[in-house]
Amino acid sequence: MRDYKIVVLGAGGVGKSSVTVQFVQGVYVESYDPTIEDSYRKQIEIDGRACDLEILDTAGVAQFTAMRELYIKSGKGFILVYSVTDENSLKELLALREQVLRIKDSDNVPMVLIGNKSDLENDRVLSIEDGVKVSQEWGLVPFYETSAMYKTNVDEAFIDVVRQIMRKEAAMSAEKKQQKELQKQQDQKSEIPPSEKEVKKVRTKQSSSGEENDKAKSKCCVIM
Ligand SMILES: Nc1nc2c(ncn2[C@@H]2O[C@H](COP(=O)(O)OP(=O)(O)OP(=O)(O)O)[C@@H](O)[C@H]2O)c(=O)[nH]1
Ligand SMILES: [Mg+2]
Repeated sequence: MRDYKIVVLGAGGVGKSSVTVQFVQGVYVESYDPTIEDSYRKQIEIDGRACDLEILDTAGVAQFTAMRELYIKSGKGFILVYSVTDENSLKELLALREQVLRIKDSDNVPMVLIGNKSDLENDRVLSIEDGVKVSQEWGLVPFYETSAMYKTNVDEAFIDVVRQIMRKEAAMSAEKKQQKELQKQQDQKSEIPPSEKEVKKVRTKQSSSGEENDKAKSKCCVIM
């Protein structure tokens, strides 16, 4: 079974824990208890493959963010959550994404963008288009509006990021295989006939034995 480490990031109170607990346990947590750091495991079959997911639900509030660098390093996929009722929570994600790309030192990091609390229509300050716009700016990062309360699009978002990790790993192992094959071909090519040096040695030997012949001939001449 393969291991998939997913990190859930976003500002405080946007619903990171609610979305995660809904996905892992299928329950909705009404009360708000700010997270320091919680880890969950879930085994799930995706596209006929058994996957062991480790999901890290992180702290939104600033005083706990010192650990962020460490868990970003170890994460394979990232779920970036904002709330459609909080304009700043989307702005905060811009810096978070930059941090993820910088720490992973790559533009190709499995990621989804989530606009949560979509059920709170009256409190909504961000439209679907606002989310789509950011997703486009990020190079079409998959975007879902979710409701942890009603479990809308929650499974879809998690499964999407796992599929991205699977695709990335498959591409990486195909690339490794190709490189190995290339290396093998190069090694075979470099098994060339004797090196320059060896050729020279052989030539020198041949020429010196030729000289000896000449000497022998000349000696013969003298005797005669
Ligand atoms: N109506 C509605 N409320 C939600 C939804 N998701 C979360 N909430 C509520 O929002 C509050 C904060 O949710 P949490 O999941 O604790 O938020 P968080 O992002 O984990 O917060 P931190 O751990 O402090 O970073 C809770 O009272 C939740 O019940 C949702 O989809 N709809
Ligand atoms: Mg939380």
